Amino acid sequence: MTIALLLAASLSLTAAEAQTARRAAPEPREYAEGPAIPRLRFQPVLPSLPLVRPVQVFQRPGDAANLYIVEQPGRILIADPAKSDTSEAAVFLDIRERVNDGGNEEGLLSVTFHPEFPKKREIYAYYTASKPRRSVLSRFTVSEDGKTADPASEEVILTQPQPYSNHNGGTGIFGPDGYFYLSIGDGGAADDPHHYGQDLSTWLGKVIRIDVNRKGDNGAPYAVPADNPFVGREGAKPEIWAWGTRNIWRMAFDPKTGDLWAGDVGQNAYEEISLIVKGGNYGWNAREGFHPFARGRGEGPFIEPVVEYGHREGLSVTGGVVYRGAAIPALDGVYIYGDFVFGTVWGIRMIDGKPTKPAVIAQRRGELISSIDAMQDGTVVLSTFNRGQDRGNPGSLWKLVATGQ
Ligand SMILES: [Ca+2]
Repeated sequence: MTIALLLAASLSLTAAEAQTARRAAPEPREYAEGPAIPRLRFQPVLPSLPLVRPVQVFQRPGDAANLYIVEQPGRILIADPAKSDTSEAAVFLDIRERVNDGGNEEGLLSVTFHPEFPKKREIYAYYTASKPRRSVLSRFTVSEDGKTADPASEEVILTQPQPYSNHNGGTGIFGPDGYFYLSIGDGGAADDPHHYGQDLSTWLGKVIRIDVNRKGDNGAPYAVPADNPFVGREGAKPEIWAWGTRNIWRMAFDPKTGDLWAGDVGQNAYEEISLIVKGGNYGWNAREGFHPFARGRGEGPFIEPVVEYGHREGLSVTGGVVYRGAAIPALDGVYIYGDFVFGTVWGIRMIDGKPTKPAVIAQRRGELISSIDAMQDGTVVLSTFNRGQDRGNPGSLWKLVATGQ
């Protein structure tokens, strides 16, 4: 959200903002009872490796050791976290010259391997570009050893014109069904001025689902799955999977249940965590969190968030992952998410369809949490910006470990 971005620079609240924050305290809700969620702490990963605005860490199928680190300006590095004194990393891909990272929410935003690597030697990268301002989903070819991707191999899968620099989403990931899911923000500015969230004729303010393994009609670089919810509806984009989302910066599937968890960044009052389902309408801009949004419109029915938090607890949600690792058994099944500005990390469980009360499980003030990613063994890796979020600023990686470890 815009205020969050301004605040992040100073990490302090002005009096007027503090007043807004007080108004935005969430109402008490009914929570499920569940097993206690353990406290965790941040442990540095690759502390000697200089990074510029890291925004994601992912891995290659078949390689559970190396980290692929996405730098927002448009570069991906590879490093083995076991070599903790590493001060220089191999470059996997460098497309900085074609990525526009002029705005705080612009740049190389999300990358993933094809799940069938090395049979399919492909990565999918979602980034913003300029002239004209747009976001782009592209496929690149990867070398046989998985150590380099070829910038010249770029094949554009889709392009979304962007009216403003902010709210570009986005996470692009393969689902357990083999289809590709992409979160696309509402286009930007404030209030969703064009009401894109509730407009099915645009991908803005949506999660879309496409089949990148098949060509579409008329040679399109992707096909639309026949069971997408709006296929055949007059005036609706058939790629849409879910709608009424403001700016899902991060989303992830629970590898065990296949549930799709998302953090949808709020505007001036509430940040929300939602479970994204087929055809679901999450309310933006008629709703913000559990509340009506005064300048919005839309009829519903709307799907409510799983949980929300107000702006005295944090200012911009970074969706995370469901923990399925073996290292911290008490954390199994916990959805972990954070706040970009406050550096707080929470955990919740779902018990019979109801969330447990969000528990603060770790915090590191001064670090801006840009991403929370699960490695193949379940290890949770956080990417952070160290000293505010100016262009070119340094960042760090951390893993969440049990206290006492
Ligand atoms: Ca935008």
